[in-house]
Amino acid sequence: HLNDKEPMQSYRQSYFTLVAMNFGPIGSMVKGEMPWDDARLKLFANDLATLGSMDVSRAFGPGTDKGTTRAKPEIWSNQEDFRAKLEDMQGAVAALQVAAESGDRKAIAEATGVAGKSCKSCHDEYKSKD
Ligand code: ASC
Repeated sequence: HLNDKEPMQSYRQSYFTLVAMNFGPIGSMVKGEMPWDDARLKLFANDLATLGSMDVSRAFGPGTDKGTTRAKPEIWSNQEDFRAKLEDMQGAVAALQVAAESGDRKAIAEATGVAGKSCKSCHDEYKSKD
């Protein structure tokens, strides 16, 4: 039903698409699935950090849980924990940008692992599989 549509759903999906489109290639380079390219990696890491500086929590605020969504109801019943997990992600992508700037591949791989765990821990708890 049209009236059930949640405008912020489109906002947050667009946001996480950008996060994935910038994080994905970094992960692929770290795993050796894509040729390593320092310059591109830095661009992805910079854009990811820019996304991390945005307050995406407002797209999950009170009253934004209408409609059919893979965002679980627990987001709205555990706002404090959910926001803490978003802050984890923001810290992790900031650290990844610092690592990318250093060019140290070991540090980049470690920071990528930490960031990936942050994505996953939130998905495990708050994103429905279907
Ligand atoms: C990605 C992506 C995720 C995370 C996650 C990391 O590239 O789209 O959701 O990494 O798979 O564990």
